[in-house]
Amino acid sequence: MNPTTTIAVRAARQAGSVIMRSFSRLDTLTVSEKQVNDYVSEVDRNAEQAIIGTIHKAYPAHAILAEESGAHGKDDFQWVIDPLDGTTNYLHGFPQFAISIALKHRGKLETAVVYDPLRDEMFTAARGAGALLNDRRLRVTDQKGLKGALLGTGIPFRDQRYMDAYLGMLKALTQETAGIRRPGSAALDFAYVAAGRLDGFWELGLSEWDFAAGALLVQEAGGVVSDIRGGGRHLETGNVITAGVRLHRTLVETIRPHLPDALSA
Ligand code: 2AM
Ligand code: CA
Repeated sequence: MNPTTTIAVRAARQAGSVIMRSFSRLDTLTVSEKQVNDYVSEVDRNAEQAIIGTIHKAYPAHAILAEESGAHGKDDFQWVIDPLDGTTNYLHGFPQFAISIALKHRGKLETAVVYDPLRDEMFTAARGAGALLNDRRLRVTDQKGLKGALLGTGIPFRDQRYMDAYLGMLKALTQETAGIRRPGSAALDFAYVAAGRLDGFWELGLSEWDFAAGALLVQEAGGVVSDIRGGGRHLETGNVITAGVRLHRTLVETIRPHLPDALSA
């Protein structure tokens, strides 16, 4: 394992123990609403501090972009951190949440870790070196079309401007596929595409920290990640489609007729 992946795994495990320690006493947590429907607790903040502490001990000069504390530092290397992806699930005791840590070098994804502390599943990837779940190599599915495909998605929870457009996509894809799941942690949804548990996934309005690590996992597992129109602006726009090569093309084509002009790629 390369040195940055080793540090990311160590940081993810530390955040995992912060998160699991409080999972049995959720009623005692102080929760606040950052924006409409967007919650945060002391667990998110403590897990984030544990991650940043571990990274900075190894790489004091590296810059950080983290969900709770924002962007700090200026360097060619930047760590993109979501300390608890699926906070709403976590706060309800719904068992689907993860830690997501990615490293970018001059904007290019180099290292990715998504860790599910409940199932002790560690998804890792390094650019050019493939993706793993614990010690097992990952590969996206070879699904061709919509028939028989199991897709993940996220329902818009904050910005409702594109709800009708989204519902159009959902309707078109529900009719044609084996099923659609909305698990609630985009980081894990991407990891599941990488692992072949989902054939594909799409969502509008994600933040970079939700899926930076997931994007590298899918790419290193042989899949494709794009913006909602099939281009390369997904990390900027947060409107994403991911799947194996052939299904990805079909998803882009099926979603396209439902896209409003105003929606950025
Ligand atoms: P978060 O838990 O780190 O905020 C997918 O919809 C993404 O949106 C999740 O990965 C989740 O990341 C974020 N999100 C924030 N609030 C949400 C909500 N109320 N319902 C679903 N997802 C939410
Ligand atoms: Ca998140």
